[in-house]
Formats: sequence, structure tokens, C-alpha cells
Amino acid sequence: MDDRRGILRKLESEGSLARVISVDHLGEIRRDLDILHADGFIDENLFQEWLNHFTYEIPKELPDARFIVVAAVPQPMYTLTFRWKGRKVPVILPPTYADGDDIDGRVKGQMTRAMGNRRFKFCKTALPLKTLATHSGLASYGRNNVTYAGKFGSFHRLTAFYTDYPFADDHWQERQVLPTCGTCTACIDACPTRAIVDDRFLVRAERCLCYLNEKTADHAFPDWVKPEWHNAIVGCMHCQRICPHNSTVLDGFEEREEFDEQETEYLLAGEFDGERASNMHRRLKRLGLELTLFPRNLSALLEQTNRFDPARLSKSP
Ligand code: B12
Repeated sequence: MDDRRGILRKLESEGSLARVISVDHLGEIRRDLDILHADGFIDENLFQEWLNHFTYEIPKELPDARFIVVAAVPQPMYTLTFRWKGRKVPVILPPTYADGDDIDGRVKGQMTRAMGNRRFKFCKTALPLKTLATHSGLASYGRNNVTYAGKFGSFHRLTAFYTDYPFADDHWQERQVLPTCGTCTACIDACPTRAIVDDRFLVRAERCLCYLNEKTADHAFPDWVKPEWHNAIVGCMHCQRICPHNSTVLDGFEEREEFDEQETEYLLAGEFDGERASNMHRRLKRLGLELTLFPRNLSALLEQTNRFDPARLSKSP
């Protein structure tokens, strides 16, 4: 069915970019990951923690699913401010952590509205989203293994839905790497943990700061992680900030939330229970943060406060 006035147009008019893939490719999508896993390229702990929950079958709720719509929704970097010892300490919250459920819900709502009174359904996938984005031509891989979608650079959240809507075209294609990555080593040089390596395309995600700081706070950072490498309340911006392909999206930070002295002390004390913990949990949840990340991630940033210079939030690391 022609979509010229339909779903993809609607998503684009709402500021996102989107493509579609036929469900006939589910086996190929699975194979991309399975081969790397079987050949030992993926750390087994990381695989079990993060990559074992994907489901490559058409969902029972939507047995007539024929296509997968994959969308890239732009998101900025945010700053959170912690008031601490009489100072205001701004810290980075990278794109894609905050508002995940809201964004997914918004995209589903936009697609549903695009259908008017035609009753097609949308059901969220549990699939590897970068695989969908790159095989649909929505995005290309950067050398840092993050995806880049048009003018959004890498600052976009990916989301995908099965649908029974019969699109006319299947956008399935070979995955691409940004052409400029062929001669650029900026992200390889900037990654302090050496997660991005010369000798293979696949990042050593088990060394990525994001992998280490998304674990619960009872996992201390390994000794080889230098304190000055920490740069965000969760995740990491080293490889995306240095990337020339992000030069147009790097300028803006959206100020998001401020924590007063008592709240900062509370998060640093790490004793979370009762109503105060529930309230803080709700507040953090909207930011894509969990209480379980505290106090470790916040301490790691505040411990560098003497060296902290807000200019570090600008383009050059
Ligand atoms: C697990 C996971 C993580 C783990 C592991 C990351 C990893 N590289 O596997 C950790 C916690 C470390 C992590 C970190 C980050 N993540 Co993450 N993560 C995920 C998750 C749940 C699955 C990713 C996945 O499929 N990994 C498996 C690997 C093997 O897949 P892959 O990276 O696509 O690798 C493929 C290519 O390397 C390709 N390949 C191999 N060789 C070659 C050669 C060529 C020539 C080509 C073309 C391809 C190719 O084959 C691989 C398999 O298909 C997704 C959400 C989802 N449901 O998909 C979010 C997701 C990928 N993460 C996201 C983000 C933003 C990040 C961070 C940037 C967060 C941050 N700012 O701090 C970092 C980036 C780290 C990095 N450089 O990869 C976004 C990506 C958005 C974007 N623009 O790319 C996602 C999609 C979440 C979302 N909803 O938006 N993440």
C-alpha cells in the first residue's frame, strides 16, 4: 500500500525519520547477532545481560504483522544540576536516556492517528534497533558503532513497531558505515577505555564506560578506570562529542532538572528506602535513571569537582 500520505509522512511531519522492513527479514536480523556471538566476538556476560532478551518471532498480539516501522526521534544532550557544598555542579545526561517510554508512546500515537479510521495495529518490537535502522537505510553506523541518521547525527533515540499495515515498499538493504569513518580515527583516539579498537569494527562493549556505569552501584568501577574519564551521570559522551559528524548537533544542551543540597546529599548517602526513595525513584525514572546507579555515578563526577570546568561541556572534550 502506498504510504505517501500515511505513516512515514506523519512521523516525518512530527520531526522524526522512519523506514520500514518486511518481517520476512527476521531470520537475517537474528543471524547478524548470532554469528558474532557464536564466533566469540561478544563478551558472554554482556550477551546474557543485554542481548539475550531479543525476540525474533512475530508477536502473538499481532499475528498478521507484515512490516516493522523503525523510527529515529531526535533528542538533545541534557544537563542536570546538583547543588553541592554551595556550588552548582552541572552534569551531562546523554541523549536517549530520558523520556524513553514517552517517546515510544508518542511515535505509536502518531502512527495510529495517521491511519485515521483504518484499523491497523502497532506493537513494540524487542529487536536490536541499530540493526533495523541500518538495514532499512534509516541510519549508517559510525566507527563508534553508534548509528547516525541524517541531520540528527547520532543524537536520536531509536524505536520500532510491528504493524499489519501492508506497505508497498520494503527498505531492506546492506548496512552502511559513514564514508568519512574510513579515514577518521577521532573516536578510536578519544575512547579512554579502548572500547573502540583498530583491529575490528565491533566495539569491545564490555570495556565501554556505559556498560560499567549502567550496572548497579554494588559493582564498583574496575581499578583500570581512571576517575577523570567519567563525564556523564550515566553513559558516556567521549566518542560522540569528538565525532565530526555530530558537529551540527553538539551545540545545544537542554537544562533539565536541578537537585538541591539535601537531595544531592541523599543521593550521595546511598540509603534508599521508604517514601522518600519512592519519590526520588519517580523523579529519576523520567530521566532514564535508577536509584541503583547511586551513589557511585554521582560520586565519580563530584569527586572531580575541583577540576570541574563547565567549559568541558562544550564541543572539545
Ligand atoms: C546492549 C546495548 C548497549 C550496551 C552494549 C552496546 C553494544 N555496542 O552492543 C551498552 C550498555 C554498552 C550500551 C552503550 C550505549 N548505548 Co546502547 N543499547 C543497547 C541495546 C539494548 C542493544 C544493542 C545491540 O544490539 N548490541 C549488539 C551489537 C552486537 O550490535 P551492534 O552494536 O549494532 O553491532 C553490529 C555492528 O557492529 C555490525 N557489524 C559488525 N561488523 C561490521 C562491519 C560492517 C562494515 C558493518 C556495516 C557492520 C558491522 O554487526 C553487529 C551486529 O549486528 C540497544 C537497544 C535495542 N533494543 O537495540 C541500545 C542502543 C543501541 N543504545 C543506544 C545508545 C545511545 C548507547 C550509547 C551511545 C549511550 C550513551 N550515550 O552513553 C552507548 C554507545 C556504546 C557503543 N559505542 O556501542 C541507542 C543507540 C542510538 C544511536 N544513535 O545509535 C539504542 C538503540 C537505544 C535506543 N532506544 O535508542 N548500549
